[in-house]
Amino acid sequence: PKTIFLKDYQVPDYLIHTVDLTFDLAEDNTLVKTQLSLVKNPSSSSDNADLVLMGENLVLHSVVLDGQTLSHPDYLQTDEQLIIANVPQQREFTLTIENSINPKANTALEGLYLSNGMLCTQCEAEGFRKITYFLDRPDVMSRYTTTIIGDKQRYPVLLSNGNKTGSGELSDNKHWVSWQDPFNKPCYLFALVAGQLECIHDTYTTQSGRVINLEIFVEPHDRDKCAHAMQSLKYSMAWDEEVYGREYDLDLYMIVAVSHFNMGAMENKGLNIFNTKFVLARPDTATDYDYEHIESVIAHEYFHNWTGNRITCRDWFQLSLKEGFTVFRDQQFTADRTSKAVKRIEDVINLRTRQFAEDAGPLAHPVRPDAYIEINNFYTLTVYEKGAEVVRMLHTLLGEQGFRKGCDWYFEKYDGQAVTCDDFVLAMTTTNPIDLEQFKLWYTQAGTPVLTVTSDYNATTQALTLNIDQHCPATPGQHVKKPMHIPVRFGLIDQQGTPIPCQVNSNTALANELILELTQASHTYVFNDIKEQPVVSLLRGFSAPVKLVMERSLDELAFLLNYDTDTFSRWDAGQQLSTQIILGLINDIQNGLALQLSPILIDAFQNLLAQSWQDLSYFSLLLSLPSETYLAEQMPIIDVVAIHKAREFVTKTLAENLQQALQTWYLNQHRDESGCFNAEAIGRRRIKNTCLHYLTTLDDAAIKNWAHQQFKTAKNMTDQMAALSVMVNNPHYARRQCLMDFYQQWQHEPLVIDKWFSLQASSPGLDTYDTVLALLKHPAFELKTPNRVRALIGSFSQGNPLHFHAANGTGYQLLSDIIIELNSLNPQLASRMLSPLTTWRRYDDSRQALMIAQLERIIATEHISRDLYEVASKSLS
Ligand code: HT7
Ligand code: ZN
Repeated sequence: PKTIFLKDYQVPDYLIHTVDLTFDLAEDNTLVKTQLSLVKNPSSSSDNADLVLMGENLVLHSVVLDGQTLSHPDYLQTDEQLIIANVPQQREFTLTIENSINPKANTALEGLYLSNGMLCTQCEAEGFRKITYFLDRPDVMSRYTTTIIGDKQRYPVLLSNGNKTGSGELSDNKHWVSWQDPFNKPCYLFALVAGQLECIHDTYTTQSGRVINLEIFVEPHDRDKCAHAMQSLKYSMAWDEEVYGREYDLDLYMIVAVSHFNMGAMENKGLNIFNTKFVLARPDTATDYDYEHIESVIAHEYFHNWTGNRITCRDWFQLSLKEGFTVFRDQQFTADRTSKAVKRIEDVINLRTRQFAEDAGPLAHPVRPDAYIEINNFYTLTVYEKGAEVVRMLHTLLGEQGFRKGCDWYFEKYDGQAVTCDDFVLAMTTTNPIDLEQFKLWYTQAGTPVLTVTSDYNATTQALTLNIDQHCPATPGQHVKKPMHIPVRFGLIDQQGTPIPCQVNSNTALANELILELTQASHTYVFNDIKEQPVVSLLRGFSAPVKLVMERSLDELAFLLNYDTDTFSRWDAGQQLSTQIILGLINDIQNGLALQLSPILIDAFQNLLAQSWQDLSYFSLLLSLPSETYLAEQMPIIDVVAIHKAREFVTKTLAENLQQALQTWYLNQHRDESGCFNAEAIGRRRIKNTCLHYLTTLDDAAIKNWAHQQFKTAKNMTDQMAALSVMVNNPHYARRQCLMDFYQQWQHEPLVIDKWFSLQASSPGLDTYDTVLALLKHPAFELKTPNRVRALIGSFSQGNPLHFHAANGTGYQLLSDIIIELNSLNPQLASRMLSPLTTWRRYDDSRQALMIAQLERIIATEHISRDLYEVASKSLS
């Protein structure tokens, strides 16, 4: 397969001003008529260039140029292109193409496809070429009109982008609806939906007084699960006006929920299409976690209207321009709507466990990649999450106001254009007194920088010397790295926990907190007039996506866990404390030594449990141990068995020592407030279930009964799932019965059944592998439904290191079997599922050999897709 390089970017030879589409819908044979008005691009440097349109899996019926029907050799058709020579160079011309497509056969879920009888499109990144021949690239922006013709019974609702401009009846029981989108857009933002859908309607009045119609379309039985999504949309619209000064621009905003979807959601102009998972919620079917995710995904897609749609990407290498920025915006929104501390910690957990692993593995790439085989493989944690961290660092360096000035300039200058990450940085430097040339390395250098920190306090001179070295490890294709521009938020605390004011040099003001701007490989800072030995608090708020290496004693970490004034660093100190302890225990297990838990951790947790807390979700995070996946990342050779044993031992020993306090917290949080989704109620459920998680590791009949009771009486999914999960993850007398009851209760709610699959697949119980094999044969399991595949296979391979990495290789074999089947059904999903096998270098020799054997087997798949080939081959090289 061919590699596409950023350095080869060239402007398009032709531009498309208008696109007029007519769809005559049928499940297995939809007719598409496309009328384009084109012109030669004045910026193109090639004379008399052929017009090369992209198209895949299309049955071509006719090509008409300015009223003249073309035939061979006026045009040439290949598997992926339609090439037309001798098109007018000096004037606008019209091209009319008729082709047909088969949505029913489209299991890849790209282009036009069928989901539960509903027809819908997914065009990002390159799905439009599966609908019609087109210049399918984001820097070709056009005006669209769309007419949809369909059967009145099967497709009573016919939707596309923009405003509805007409509708009418036809013979043969058909009807038509036409739509016009007044904004220029790239074809990846085109959308069409047709089906038997119910509409939930509301309105939003903008700051300037315009009334926007808001419509959520769902299958009829889901209409009682849309209130939260609608409310989330209204909050998002208000927030973007308030924080970024951005108002919605059309009169109508539609959201459609579909069951078969490769990702979370899609920001098509005026017609977002969502995975049902990120729309549907009722207290009894969705957890607090689901509620929060729905709000943030609704916000994310809404925010794309400005960061992505009005201003889009010049080419797909610039994907982080819209995704990194939009993730940063949705993170800010959720932080404002919920708890800033909790949101930041949750985002950092995700980044440190998953993105750091990507950055350290064979598929590491910069936030702005410079080469790809299949662009769908680059919707990655690096482009999204690290991309958001890059925007966050700009925000930190420029301050709230400076950042907003840069954004305002960006929106005004580039509105209606397709631009680059450099243009975004230019907006920041044009409006602020800052040089960001070195900062731009964040877009081009892959890998996670490591900061090595030492500090030395001299009591005689009352000076603290802080030394920070930075180093970025080699990544594929990038062996030598330059030092980066890194903002490090920093503060000092005295032995009572009081901040010590300090200054970087004598010209700057004293402050409780500073931002150290690293630009060189090594920096030394001296802080004077420090009266007593201080404790250093570094990388507050996780101000840069880096690894911090600093030797700290367990006592110092316990002190910071108690006293750091920064909520992130306080939590992080606790994580480092438990990580150090668990890594020590892993070592003991590997050396056959008896295990003993450090009293420092027990005392630290006891201390936390004895305090009173405002933010109970934050408190729960302080009490949570680092995940097995995070711990694995800290080891040179991952030992899944020892990690699991050590972590279980710590959990159980803490429960034994703190049983009284945990029980009190558990019993005190029971309230009748199901359906209440404010921070307090969510916090109460969270701490209660955290305590239950600890307590149920004890062999205590009364506690086992509490879990069972909670399962039976829960009125919300958070409590029901939490109870079921502790029963599935620990030996429990009612485990089998409760799993059966749960299935019976929820068999008609696919999103809840996904939880049922996922929970069993991630259990550490001894029978998990057999259970997964049995679940693969369950009538409710289907390879054609990505949510179900992610629930069962994703949870097993990515959420159950203990069993997936079973020493006999059965986990690897199971995953590969599925991936090979998925290759022909849904290549995007297949390649995403492959990720756990790509980390083979991190395991012992025997596991490495087993994983490599499966990767080689996958590469040998007949008709391997570009998606799968790229990930498998890069992970082996
Ligand atoms: N911009 C979208 C990314 C996307 C996607 C969505 C659904 C299915 C396939 C997809 N490929 C790319 C989603 C987002 O980031 O908002
Ligand atoms: Zn996005």
